[in-house]
Amino acid sequence: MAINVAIVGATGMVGQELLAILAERLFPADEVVALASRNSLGREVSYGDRTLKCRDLAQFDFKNTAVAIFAAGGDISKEYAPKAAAAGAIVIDNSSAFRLDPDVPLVVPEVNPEAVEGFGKRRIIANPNCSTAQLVVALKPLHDRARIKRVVVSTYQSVSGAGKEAADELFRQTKGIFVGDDATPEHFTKQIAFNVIPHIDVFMDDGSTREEFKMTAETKKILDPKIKLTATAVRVPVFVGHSEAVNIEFEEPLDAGEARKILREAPGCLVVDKREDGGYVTPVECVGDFATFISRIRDDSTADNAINMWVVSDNLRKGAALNAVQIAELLLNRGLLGESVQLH
Ligand code: 2RA
Repeated sequence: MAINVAIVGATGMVGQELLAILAERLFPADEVVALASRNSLGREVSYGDRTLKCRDLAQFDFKNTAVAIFAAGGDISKEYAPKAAAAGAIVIDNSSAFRLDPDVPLVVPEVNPEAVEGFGKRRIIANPNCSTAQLVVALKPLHDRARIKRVVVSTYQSVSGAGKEAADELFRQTKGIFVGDDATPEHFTKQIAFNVIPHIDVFMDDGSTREEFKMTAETKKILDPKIKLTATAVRVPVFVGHSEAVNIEFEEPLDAGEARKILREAPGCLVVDKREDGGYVTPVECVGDFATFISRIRDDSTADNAINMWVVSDNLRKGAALNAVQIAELLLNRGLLGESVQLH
């Protein structure tokens, strides 16, 4: 079977990153199809040095598609991902629609690549939430060495995590405040320019937000259900790049020096940790990069076997598009792309 790839939501921020990354990583697609809603019909998107015209998702037949990568939100995924899967495609879904479904693997290739094999029941593989993806890449090698007991994480999440309209709002407000124009919030609940907002996604009954719940539930599913994780998710006026201040307690002894050595060797991780001015990574430096950057690794002297660190990554890449393309590469390398449809 030819390796035909469909990108659902091709005009969105993640959709465009997906096309860029497929081209950058020379993914051996025989054909790439850009799909979008009827409103975007005919709109052009870049794929390497080519231009693709968007086709109508509602009319598209996934029969000859090997892999369909969805980046169009939960409602579109719920409606079309099962249809694409039934037609024979393997779906890689960026939304939260299927992440906690026991019949859908939730995969971060550096962390649980073997889980990809479990896509058979629904032919859907879920991509984690952006703030979870970069976190588990950094936690996994440390967990393998010293078993993580508890994680306390505070996030500093960029506006692109909430989509293009949200990013436009930061731009509009920033400009508006400078020139004395209107800076009324529309997408966010409060002013985002020159401010921080401790609220991402909807509130849950226990007072946490859904973004915080996702970090706990997804880390357990990807890495280890025994890990306790508590999160505070905060939106900051940064366009691209999520940052996380992470405190980790281990079962076994592990100090900052050994953690640094382990992380230097770990897949997907890039340690930038000089204890001097500027010897750490900030979001603007990670934009367009594939790595999860780790800085400020240090012992936490208030607890046994505990460290602190700072984790930064491009949320549109490792947090979304890159992880999805890595899953497609994993399927390809394991000979799973182009398998005949056997929904069971
Ligand atoms: C956010 N994590 O940053 C979400 C998007 N996936 O809003």
